[in-house]
Amino acid sequence: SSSLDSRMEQSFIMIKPDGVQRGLVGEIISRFEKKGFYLKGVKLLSVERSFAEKHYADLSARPFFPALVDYIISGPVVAMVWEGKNVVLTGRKIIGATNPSDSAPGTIRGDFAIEMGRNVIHGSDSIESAWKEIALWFPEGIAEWKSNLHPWIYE
Ligand code: 3AN
Repeated sequence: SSSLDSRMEQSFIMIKPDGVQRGLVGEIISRFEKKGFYLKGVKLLSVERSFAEKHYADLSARPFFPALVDYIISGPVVAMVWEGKNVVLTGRKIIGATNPSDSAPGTIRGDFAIEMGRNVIHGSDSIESAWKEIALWFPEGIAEWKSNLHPWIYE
């Protein structure tokens, strides 16, 4: 059995512009839903360069940073908050390795991506970055649910 607290872990998941333009939104949402995670926030939006730079601030010194920012601002993205036990780590497994040539078939990147610079989706890499990213992308907050109890998902 799992404590209510652990069931309320949240991750920030973003479908990048390539995923949106290629029509993968439903497929990706479906994979997280079927796993048993709850969709707690979702919106389609385009972000400004300065916003994308904030999201990727930790990577600002990397040589690929300008191309990464160009990519993220190249079209609308789907920003989401997903909730459930171990959603950060499990979400990363569902997404697959950063470089699609290393991501296993069955993962989102393994199934739908070829290049690192077009890897379809972002997921928070720790609970701390999830908090930061959710605060950045959902400053308006997210709607409360009546209950997180679901006996067909949690013991
Ligand atoms: P992940 O998205 O798997 O957490 P990060 O956080 O290391 O990976 O990198 C963020 C994004 O930056 C990746 N999704 C990828 O698009 C891009 N990226 C990371 N490393 C490289 C690299 N060596 N060359 C080009 N792009 C990269």
